[in-house]
Amino acid sequence: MRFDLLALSAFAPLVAAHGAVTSYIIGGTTYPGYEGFSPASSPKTIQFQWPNYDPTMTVSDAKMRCNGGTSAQLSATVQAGSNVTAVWKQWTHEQGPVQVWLFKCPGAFGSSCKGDGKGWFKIDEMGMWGGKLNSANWGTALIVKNHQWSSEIPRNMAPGNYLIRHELLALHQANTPQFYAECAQIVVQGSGNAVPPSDYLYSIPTYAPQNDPGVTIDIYSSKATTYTPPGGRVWSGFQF
Ligand SMILES: *[C@@H]1O[C@H](CO)[C@@H](O)[C@H](O)[C@H]1NC(C)=O
Ligand SMILES: [Cu+2]
Repeated sequence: MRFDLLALSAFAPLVAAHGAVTSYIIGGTTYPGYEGFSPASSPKTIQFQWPNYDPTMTVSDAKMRCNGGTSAQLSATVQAGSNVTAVWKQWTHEQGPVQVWLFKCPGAFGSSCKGDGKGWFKIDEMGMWGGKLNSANWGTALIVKNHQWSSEIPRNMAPGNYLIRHELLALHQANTPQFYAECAQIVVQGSGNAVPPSDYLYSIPTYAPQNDPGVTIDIYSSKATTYTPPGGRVWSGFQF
């Protein structure tokens, strides 16, 4: 990581160059996320408590799911059709996509809702625009700028308990993709009944092969003018 190493050798402690979701804004309320390092003590949060925010390098790593975090003690209520905004206290990598995923719990949160099985679906993504890979025209560059990301919970989606997973993929170092993902617990309310068809559902980890072009692309040498994030299509919440 050319950028990280510079910062590291200059002045920063090891943790300073990466980033994680540190809070959420939902329905006008700010919910603190996890900011410590497990097992450091922390207030109860809606977010799974992760061990560190070192990057995850392979799609099959268990840390891909929720950065190695386990269940949270709280949850936030959100109306279908309204936004969940994730906030990063720090984020420095400007090349790579943002993706937001949901997982519907079979029932209660906790040990019966860890995100196991083929139940994850993507509700939002932002890859690259403008035709130039080696640029700051990327979803993650918007997080460098704004330190937050808002996504609409599909308005027709069936209510229930869900995990929401924010994933940043940093592509600034050729042949060394870096994934950063965190999860939180949300209770979706509404009168919709839409559920994503099975071809939108994935297991995490391993929603894509490690050699997916969206993972392996070298933004410095590739002549591609478009970019497709790994992990299939976004589900908009409509049922056809
Ligand atoms: C909700 O998020 C979407 C997608 O980012 C954005 O376009 C919209 O302005 C947001 N709405 C509100 C009320 O913040
Ligand atoms: Cu980093």
